[in-house]
Amino acid sequence: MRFGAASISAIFTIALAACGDHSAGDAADASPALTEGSLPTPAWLDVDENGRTVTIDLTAGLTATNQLWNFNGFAGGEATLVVPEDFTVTINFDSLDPANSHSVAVLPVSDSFPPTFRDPEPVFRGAMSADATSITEAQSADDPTQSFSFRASRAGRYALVCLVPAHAFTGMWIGFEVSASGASGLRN
Ligand SMILES: [Cu+2]
Repeated sequence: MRFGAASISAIFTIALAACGDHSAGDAADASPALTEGSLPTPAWLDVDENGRTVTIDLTAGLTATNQLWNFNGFAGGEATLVVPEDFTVTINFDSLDPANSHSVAVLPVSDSFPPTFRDPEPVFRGAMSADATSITEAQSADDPTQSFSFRASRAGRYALVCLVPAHAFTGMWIGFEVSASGASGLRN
């Protein structure tokens, strides 16, 4: 079940009303509202407000975090990339991991991802790197950077997930939020 930003606000209001002795901060921690306002923009994220495009240079195995099974050094949902709704997003995807291939796809966010993905469908059409579930054919350190684009057509909370077996299961994912407010940046 998916909620639009308006229904999330409505649910929030009801939840706050129902838990009068909890602070708004507690409620926000349990179910953060979609981002409004500004966030830091790392060098690997470029947002063109006029062209309504976002370009993300995403590198698997950029740091040693999570035994290299990370995106730009982040794993286990510890960071969330925020892009504005209806912008066209291009991901330039590369890997520095000499041992394993990696992939990336936009999936619904989850507390836990399965060890394997069968016929995965990205949330947005085209929001998946090539041969995403293949141990041998996904992006390796020897491959040139691959690029793919999609339209972030629906606000909500999603995740950038590696679909190579066992990778997401062991933490190779970060948050991906499409903001209705036009907010962008990295929250971590
Ligand atoms: Cu991976």
